[in-house]
This record gives sequence, C-alpha cells and structure tokens, in this order.
Amino acid sequence: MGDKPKLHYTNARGRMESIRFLLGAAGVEFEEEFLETRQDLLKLLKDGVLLFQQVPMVEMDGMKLVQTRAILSYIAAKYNLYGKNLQERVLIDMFVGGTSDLMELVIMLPFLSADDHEMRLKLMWEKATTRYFPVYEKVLKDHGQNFLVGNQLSFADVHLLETLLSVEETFPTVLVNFPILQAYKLQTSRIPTIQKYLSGSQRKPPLEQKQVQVIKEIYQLD
Ligand code: IBG
Repeated sequence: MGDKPKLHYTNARGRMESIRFLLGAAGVEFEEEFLETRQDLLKLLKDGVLLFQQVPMVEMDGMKLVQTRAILSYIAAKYNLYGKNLQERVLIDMFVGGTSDLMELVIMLPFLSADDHEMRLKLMWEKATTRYFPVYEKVLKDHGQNFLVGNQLSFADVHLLETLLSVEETFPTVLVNFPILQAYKLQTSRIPTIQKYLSGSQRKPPLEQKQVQVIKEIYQLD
C-alpha cells in the first residue's frame, strides 16, 4: 500500500489510455511497465498475473486488476469521481457508456484495412455529430453547469474530454456546431491535474503506422 499504481500495457494509447487519463485527472502518480515484444506478454502469462490472459493490467492496492471498465470504476470510486449517490453513479455510467461506444470506433481505427478505414471514418463523424455530441451539448445547456453530473468533476467528464480530444485529432472541425462543448473542452482541459496530465510525458501520442505492426505481433492480431 502507499505505492504508486503500476500499469502494464504497450507504450501506446489503446485500451490503457482512459485509465492513464483518469489517474491523471485524479492527480495520482503512476508507473508504467511497457510490453515491447510478444515475449513480454508471454512472461506475464507465464507468471499467471493476468486473470483473462489480457492487458490492460494495473497493480494497485495489493491487487492485480484487469478489465478496463472495472479498473476505471475502481479508480473513479476511490478518488471521488463517481457521484454522490446511486442516481449520480448510474448517470455517470450511462454517459461513460456512450462515450466508450464512440471511443471504440476511434481505438480500432489504426487497425483497419484501407477500405474499412474510409467507412469507419464516415461512421465516426456521423455518430459523433448526430448521436453522442448532441446529447452532451444538451445536458450542459439544460442544467447550465460546468460538469455533466452533480455540478462537480466526475469520471463522465474525464472520459468525455478524452473522447472530444481524440475525435478532434481525426476531425479538427467536429465541434463547430457544438459551442457549449467547445467551451466545456477548454474549461475541463484547464483543470490543474488534467492540464498537467495533458502536457506531461505519460500522455501518449496518436499511434504511428509503424507501431501498428509491432502491436499486432504482440497480441497476434489477424
Ligand atoms: N475486455 C478487455 C478489457 O476491456 O480490458 C479486453 C482487453 C483486450 O482486448 N486486451 C488485448 C489483449 O490483451 C490488448 S488491447 N489481447 C491478448 C489476447 O490474447 O486477448 C488490444 C487492442 C488494441 C487496440 I492495442 C484496440 C483494441 C484492442
């Protein structure tokens, strides 16, 4: 106990980035052990430390946590980013569920064939601008507060900010018709813990094409 959480994943965003981002927003320092080759993953498998033979894995509070969503919920609850009651919590879960569905499209993008890539880009734009962003724009407009739930920063805000920033990397103009989300993005990015995380070295850059092959080999994709 008292030790920093240790994150096991490749040196890339993938499924670990939302965990890094949430720890950053909570102001929690963490260490990382990167998988660089398939051998590194096989070593973890051999040691029996991955419950379902998968990463992300986070060593924290004497546990070896797996399953991204479970890890995120634990961190959110522990660092008071998960609402004040069950009603707030389920609302946070609903918002995070929506942003995760959109983020899933973003995360898989580098791994698609050229044909699928085109179609996926269209789908991403469409889902972002007609399904997800209008919901968050309206929620913020209707209650007039700075945060999605309970008038204070929560896991829902951290995950939405991560999503807004990621989608904007692909589509720089995606927020033109969402003025409230534009302001919200700037405000939440300026929260000191988040600003520090975003400008720090633990925030990973978008995946480069040359990393894709290495990652495919590590996980034996296709
Ligand atoms: N439900 C699990 C979670 O949410 O944590 C899924 C975890 C998962 O898919 N892990 C992959 C893995 O360990 C690495 S992330 N695979 C090895 C195996 O044998 O299953 C892979 C991934 C990337 C980018 I990189 C986008 C999507 C998935």
